[in-house]
Amino acid sequence: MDLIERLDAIERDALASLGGTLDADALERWRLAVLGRRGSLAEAMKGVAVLAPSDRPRAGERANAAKQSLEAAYFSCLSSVKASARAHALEAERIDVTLPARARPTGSLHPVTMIRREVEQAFARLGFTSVEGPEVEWDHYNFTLLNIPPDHPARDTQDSFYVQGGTGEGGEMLLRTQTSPVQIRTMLAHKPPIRIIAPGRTYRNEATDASHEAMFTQVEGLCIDKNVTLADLRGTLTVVARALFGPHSEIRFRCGYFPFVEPGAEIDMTCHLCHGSGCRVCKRTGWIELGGAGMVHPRVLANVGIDPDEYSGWAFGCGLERFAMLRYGIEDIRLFYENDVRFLQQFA
Ligand code: FA5
Repeated sequence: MDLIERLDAIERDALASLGGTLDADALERWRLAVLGRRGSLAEAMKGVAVLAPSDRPRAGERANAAKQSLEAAYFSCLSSVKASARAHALEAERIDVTLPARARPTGSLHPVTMIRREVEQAFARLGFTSVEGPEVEWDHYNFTLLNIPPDHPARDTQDSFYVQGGTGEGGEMLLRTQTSPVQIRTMLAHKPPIRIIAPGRTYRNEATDASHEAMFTQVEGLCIDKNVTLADLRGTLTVVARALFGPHSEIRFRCGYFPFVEPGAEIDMTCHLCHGSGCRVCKRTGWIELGGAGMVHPRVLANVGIDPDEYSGWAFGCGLERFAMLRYGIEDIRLFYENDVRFLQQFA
């Protein structure tokens, strides 16, 4: 068989074996066998060089024509293979855009944070600014400047968490047992008139039960100006109690003792469930205890450089968990900080 016939046969057989293959591996094997460096076409083309010079042009032309036609067939098949692979992938990865989106789990505000914000908003409407103080405090601010004597039981390690090795110019360092030191810090930094509330965490070394935690949240209130009276405190607390617990809420004071106020009082609010007639939540008294309050002691004003003959003022301190318990009907304070998602999700 002369070379031209051999090239004719190679082209014919290769095109026949290629067929319309859509298999990528089979196509690659075909390319190596026909168009590869050691493929049948390359082998045949070596024969051109050994022909008589007069026969070479025709044979060379035929060889090139065979190469072009086989390459064209290869590339056309390759693009079909790619198109079919893509079509398969699109089918397999088809996205149903009509399916509803999968909901992402989202967190929500803690019930104590929600009540804290409501309290802040109610006081903001009355012109009170919300301020913060450090949770790790000096006993100078937590006790001494608040007129709490050195032998007061609250200072005992059984009641307060002291920071080991934490002594300095402010005395000993401890986790604040109340938000009242923020009163002191505020009065030292600002001249009257002062109207602030100070919500934040407080810590006491005590056995926990349904209404006591070792870590809890208080909100402090402080108002210092000329001619401020207990009636202003009662009016302010009544407005806030009504904003939080409804329009029937009333406030009353009972005598109470705190070294940093004189006179001192315990604050009660009419029970928001029975409106004062007596129920299980208010232990049939019609009243619910909210916290402590009173007129800022003249000695405390003098301690922070405010003249008690010119200025007077009131202060109060309430537990925010207790507010949240009343508001959401929660019977055990310990639920707030157990991090049980089933409990917390109810407030989402
Ligand atoms: C005080 O802490 C005073 N600093 C309040 C005060 C401020 C009086 C300004 C006068 C002027 P008392 O220890 O009673 O007072 O706490 C106030 C409120 O904090 C309580 O009524 C209660 O609601 C809450 N509280 C106290 N101890 C705990 C506790 N262990 N767990 C949860 N809440 C508590």
